[in-house]
Amino acid sequence: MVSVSPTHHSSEEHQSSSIPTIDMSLDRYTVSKKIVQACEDYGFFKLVNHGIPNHIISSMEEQSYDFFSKPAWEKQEAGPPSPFGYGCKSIGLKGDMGELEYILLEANPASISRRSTTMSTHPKKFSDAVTEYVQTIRDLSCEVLDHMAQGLQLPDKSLSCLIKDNDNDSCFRVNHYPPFEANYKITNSMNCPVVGFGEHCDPQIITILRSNHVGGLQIYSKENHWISVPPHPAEFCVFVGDALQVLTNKRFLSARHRVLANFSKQSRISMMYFGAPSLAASLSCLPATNSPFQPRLYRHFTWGEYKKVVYSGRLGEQRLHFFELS
Ligand code: GA4
Repeated sequence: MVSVSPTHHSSEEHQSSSIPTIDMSLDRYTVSKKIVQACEDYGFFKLVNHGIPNHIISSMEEQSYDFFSKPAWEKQEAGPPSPFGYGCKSIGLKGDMGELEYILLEANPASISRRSTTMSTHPKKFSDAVTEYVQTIRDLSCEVLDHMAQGLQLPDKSLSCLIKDNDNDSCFRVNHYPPFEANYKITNSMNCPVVGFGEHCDPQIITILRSNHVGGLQIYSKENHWISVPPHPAEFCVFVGDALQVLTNKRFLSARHRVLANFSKQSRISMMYFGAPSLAASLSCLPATNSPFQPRLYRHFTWGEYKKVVYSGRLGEQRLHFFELS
């Protein structure tokens, strides 16, 4: 069981009304401006009117339910995670424990197709649903990154080209939080909430999350409190990752988040696309985020170097300070 320190105690007054919601159907200039503002204030926002067809989401959700409803021994055939494959409770090799099980896949069609044979008795159906979902969400991520580039006055496509690279290191993860049936209370003995997935920032450039109707996601605000983000069928959640914090020279802040253990009677399913550049890509801050008034904050390093450091640590450990210039 995972719990958190009292200083991070959640408080129900902090509701989601303050979280920015970006309507993608508004004019380009307004959308870009609002996205930049949201990334500076929260490193997080919700997207509506994104144009993603419902059938693409529902067939991915259907495949996820089918997989997680299989008996444990059958799911184990797709594990243990290396880091890809099926994982149960352990979050990464040295990660802490969460009340969840998950699948993690490389976000490219060839790898998805290979993995599908261990994940479904109808591998083609599984592989088609995942590939279509991942490609659609990758395109949405690129659109969002293009808005960020415009709002930051960076060269056109200078962010989206990173995750479009043929050697991109993007991945796709589906988490399943079964109803937490143990005799625990919602808070532990220190009056802290029980956590389903411990607090952390995503290491990549961008994360796009979609969940079913069961809540639990919280983001940590600059005012030092947790804000609950209730799920909505029309929305996607967007997170700034550590790599984007570095690329923007800390103008955007990566979003610290967690998921509370699921005390509802139904399962929570969430699907995350993590957009990452190639391992060799440099994370040096982009022009327009660096000037005599905004000195460079990080030394030069590649995504591969950063990933190695993050993956050798525990979930939630801050690793970016190793790369800060003094
Ligand atoms: C957190 C975000 C993504 O889920 C993930 C996770 C990864 C894993 O599950 O293999 C990590 C975790 C995540 C950060 C620290 C390391 C690596 C588990 C862990 C203990 C897929 C990712 O990219 O980083």
